[in-house]
Amino acid sequence: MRFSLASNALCGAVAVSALSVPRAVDKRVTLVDLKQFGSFPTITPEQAHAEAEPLSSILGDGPQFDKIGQSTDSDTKESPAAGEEKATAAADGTCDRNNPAVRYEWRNYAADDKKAFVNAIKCLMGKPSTGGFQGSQSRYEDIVSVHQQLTPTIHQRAVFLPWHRYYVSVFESVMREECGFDRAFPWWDETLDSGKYAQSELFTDAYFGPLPGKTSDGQGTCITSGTFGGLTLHIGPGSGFTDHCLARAVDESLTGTVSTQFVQDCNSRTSYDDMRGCQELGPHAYGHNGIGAVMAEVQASPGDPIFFMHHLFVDHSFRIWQNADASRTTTINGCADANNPCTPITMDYVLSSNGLRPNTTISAVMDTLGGDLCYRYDY
Ligand SMILES: *[C@@H]1O[C@H](CO)[C@@H](O)[C@H](O)[C@H]1NC(C)=O
Ligand SMILES: [Cu+2]
Repeated sequence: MRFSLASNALCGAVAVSALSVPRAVDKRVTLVDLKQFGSFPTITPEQAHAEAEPLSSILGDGPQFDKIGQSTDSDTKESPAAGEEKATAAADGTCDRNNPAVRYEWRNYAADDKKAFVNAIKCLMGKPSTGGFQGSQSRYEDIVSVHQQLTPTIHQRAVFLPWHRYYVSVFESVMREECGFDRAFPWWDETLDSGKYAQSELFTDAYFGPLPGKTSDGQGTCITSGTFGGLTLHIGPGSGFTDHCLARAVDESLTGTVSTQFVQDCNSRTSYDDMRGCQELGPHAYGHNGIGAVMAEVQASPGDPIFFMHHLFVDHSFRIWQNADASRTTTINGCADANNPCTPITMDYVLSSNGLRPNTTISAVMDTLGGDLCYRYDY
């Protein structure tokens, strides 16, 4: 068992302190080697800043779709009560742009909805796999499997942002249709927790469970408390299938780079694919690597449910970039494959979730207020 050495060493330490504090006996800490997880490739914030384009390109004069209705919505701390919320997908292909579903930043999301949200994820973990997803032992892991299997075609190329937008909406659809989740969706403004992710309310036992620090000798910690405490993951690490715990290992020097400045430096790029590369290797990669362990691995990172809060943040940044110019919801550029020279991507490029939900195209997800989608962010 790969964790046994570290685990024994730590149990010894716990036993000593238990002499004076008997209740600590119950708190077993298991450490894991972080090497098995690898990490996401990065650029530095300095690189992103040096190559940033003038501010005028961010503040384009195109339609500010996400501002519609904001004066009323942003004033309230209450997200809509159960039943009032519209599903994200516009089933009939139409979206009332003045009345879409709203994704609320965690701080603006009702406490009751927060509980319902993590419980719906837990519900997916308790449902059986529908079969056909390699290594999966639950409905939740069906979703993890899709990301693991598609990893080579969805990262470090133009489709990264539209595919992950689609993937989050597939996750949302499965939560709603298979676990009865009927609330508004949240998102996480990571820039507000820059350098102190571990202090975020998300990482408490009531929600996603704690975010332990990377140990001084570079190990991660299995999460044993909270909604997802004691979870066994069957997909990953990497492209393999070895039972392992849900581990985290925060490095706040990495989360500290996930700032408004870094996001804006990336969003200053007028070319879609320049912006995409900067976001992917920038704030997106630092959020993954900063939370660490399961989240730091490219293939099976959705095994940590905080993955979806992170990708809601990445999607928010993408939407804010799109808001600056209407053409950013109708055009795309960059490579569809890794060939040299590559095949240019087009709006007809097919997005697949390996059958979790129907295939779609990039053009159907580029506007969050049309095509397959009907949502905006609360700010
Ligand atoms: C969905 O797209 C994938 C990738 O292009 C393709 O392999 C698969 O056959 C498609 N599935 C359906 C049902 O069209
Ligand atoms: Cu990914």
